[in-house]
Amino acid sequence: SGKRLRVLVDMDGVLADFEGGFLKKYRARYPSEPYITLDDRRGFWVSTQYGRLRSDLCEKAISIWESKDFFIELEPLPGGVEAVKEMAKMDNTDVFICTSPIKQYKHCPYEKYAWVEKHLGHDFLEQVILTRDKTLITGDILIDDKPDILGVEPKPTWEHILFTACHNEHQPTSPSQRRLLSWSDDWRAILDSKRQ
Ligand code: UMP
Repeated sequence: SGKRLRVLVDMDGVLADFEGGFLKKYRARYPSEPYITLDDRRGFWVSTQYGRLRSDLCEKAISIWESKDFFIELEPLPGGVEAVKEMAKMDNTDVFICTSPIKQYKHCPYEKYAWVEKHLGHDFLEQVILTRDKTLITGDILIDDKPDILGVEPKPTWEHILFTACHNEHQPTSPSQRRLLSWSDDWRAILDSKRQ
């Protein structure tokens, strides 16, 4: 047990229920427009799938997460906040929340910090990393629901653990790709497997 383990945890779709929050607010704002149930979600980009349903629905979808109070009002996903708090208390373990803000920056970055303060406490703001390129961030593992995490660094230091979400659960996973099915799954074993 030589060095400390550094765990990077994504926010949307891993700690915060982006998909559920989106669908609820989309249906409330556009009650007569078609929508995609969570069972029918395929692919990481909500806007892309809505755009395929009908081209004008792409921008209607985007209008939902660009709105004030969208990110702060996302519900925590079951067990996520508890798992992160427990990880942070473990010996030789550093936990960071690693999340990509949208480029429409009026509300999202502020509300991401506010969400962490609300659910994990003021001191946890020290652990927040906002970046559009997660390949630049060094760590042992990155728990993230996005299947393809790309950026300028071709060889990121972390092992990507794919967190199961409605949009990726039907997607075949390559043999080398490990998954965390939910926060009820054995995340402690995944951390232990990376310790020296
Ligand atoms: N996002 C979009 N379009 C989509 C779905 C999500 O812009 O169709 C945004 C929401 C989050 C970001 O701010 O992308 C995803 O960030 P990560 O989960 O990769 O950190």
